[in-house]
Amino acid sequence: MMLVWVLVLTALLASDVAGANNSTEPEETLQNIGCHGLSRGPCATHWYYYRPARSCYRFFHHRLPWVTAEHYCRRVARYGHLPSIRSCHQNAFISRVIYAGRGGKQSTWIGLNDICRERHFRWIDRSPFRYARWAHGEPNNSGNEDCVETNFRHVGLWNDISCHTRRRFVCSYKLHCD
Ligand SMILES: [Ca+2]
Ligand SMILES: [Ca+2]
Repeated sequence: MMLVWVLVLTALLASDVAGANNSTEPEETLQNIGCHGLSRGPCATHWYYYRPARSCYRFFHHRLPWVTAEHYCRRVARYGHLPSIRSCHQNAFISRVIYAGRGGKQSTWIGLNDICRERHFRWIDRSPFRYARWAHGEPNNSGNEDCVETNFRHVGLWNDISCHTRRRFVCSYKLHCD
């Protein structure tokens, strides 16, 4: 009888330890990717601040076509747009925002497109197009692809894809003094 109780207690203790491990796993994963460096700063609740662009960023889970996502960003924040990316550092920041928003490494819309003229990529917020991080073989305009996603095949790599595809997205807004 004593042996049975010892076995039961051992099983209960083991399940407690397993439960504790499960509950801490997401935090450890976030720390591994560097999400602890994200901060709200002067941004609204749930938005992350990127000081070099004086802008705020937030990941949204619902999947929308590119143009609908851009309109959503304009509604959700004053001066809101799908984000522009101007450096390797900012590209990594966007991937961290996606991960911290529980988007993992999923493909996500950014503000780049060549809707107006093929192969002339422009940011929807009108900032100059000087930095790009295309995946190998992209952009290939395969079957007429005019909108751009990040996290294609690998974190932080870009791909042109049909604007009608539904993707999750990041919105950004620039802080203004007024
Ligand atoms: Ca195109
Ligand atoms: Ca493509």
